[in-house]
Amino acid sequence: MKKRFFLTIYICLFIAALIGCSKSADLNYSDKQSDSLEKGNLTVIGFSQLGAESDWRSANTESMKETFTEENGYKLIFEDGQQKQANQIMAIRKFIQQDVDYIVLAPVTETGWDTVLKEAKDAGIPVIIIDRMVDVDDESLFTCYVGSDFELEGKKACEWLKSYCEKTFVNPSMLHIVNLQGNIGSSAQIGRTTGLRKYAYENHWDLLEEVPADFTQTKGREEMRKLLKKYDNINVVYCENDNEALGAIEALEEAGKMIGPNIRYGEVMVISFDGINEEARQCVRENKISCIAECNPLHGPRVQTIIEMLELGKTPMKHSNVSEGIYVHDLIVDKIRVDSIEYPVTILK
Ligand code: GYE
Repeated sequence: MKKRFFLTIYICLFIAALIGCSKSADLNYSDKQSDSLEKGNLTVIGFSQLGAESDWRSANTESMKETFTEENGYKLIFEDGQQKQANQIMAIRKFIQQDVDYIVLAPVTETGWDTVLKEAKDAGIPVIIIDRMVDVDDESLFTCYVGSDFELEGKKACEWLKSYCEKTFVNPSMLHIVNLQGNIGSSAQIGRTTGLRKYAYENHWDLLEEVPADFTQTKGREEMRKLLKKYDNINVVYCENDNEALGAIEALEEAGKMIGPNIRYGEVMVISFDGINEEARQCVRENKISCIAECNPLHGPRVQTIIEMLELGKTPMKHSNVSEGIYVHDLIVDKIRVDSIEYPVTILK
């Protein structure tokens, strides 16, 4: 009797365990289910954006969202990396799990992508890099890149400065420059800093200091305040984006500085990058920013063209750069040439 009783208990426990197992298996299954997507006829794109630090970035995000709509036949999964590479890597892994059709990556910095891009490649998902570049040993880890030539942008701004000084009889040795850099290690920072260093070296400009200001207005203002306390001879502020420039202008105004391109009359000249922010464009009209080297953020349609080519089995160009010019207040310098190529100079009206 006792034996039978224990046997019944054992059988009950065994059945309960079996139900438990199948339940937990069910759970895993449904987890997976929620990760995989209802694709329908849509082409699914996972976009890992690096953050939301600037007006350039907002315009870039907007361009992607406007392009990859359901009406256009796409499903866009957007992930904001909040300036952290670890978040971007996590987003890419999630896209791989979800088995998206394409991954688009705007990387916060250049290095550290080899492993996760290899995972995407092994999963057979094409990766399109936009805006900033990745520095990987094996270029087959991504399908193609579209963005700007940042060193060229830096050179254009410096070429304008050089010509402006020539036209207004400012001796190059009179220039005392500070550089508010972007996020260290990002392509935009590396290229724009390199362009300035080259010109400063070749033209004997005094490059007083380079400080990171993270492409933000707040940091631009903070760093500029510190620099103004440290140096009393700054007459050129080279800002690696417009938001930093707006912050620097606030700090200059607070310190009672005259802002403008007339270095010989004691003004402090501000040079910047992007040209998408309306406030910064207004500063050009008011001669507070002397020159903006254009950086175009509208990559959505460019990525769409690439995807359409890939869908047709064609091979897009591995690297493509956007054509850009400079924005100025007047035509004292009406032409700029870098490496014997001429770039458009536009007055902002
Ligand atoms: O210039 C800046 C930003 O990578 C080109 O990033 C981009 C830069 C842009 O936040 O405003």
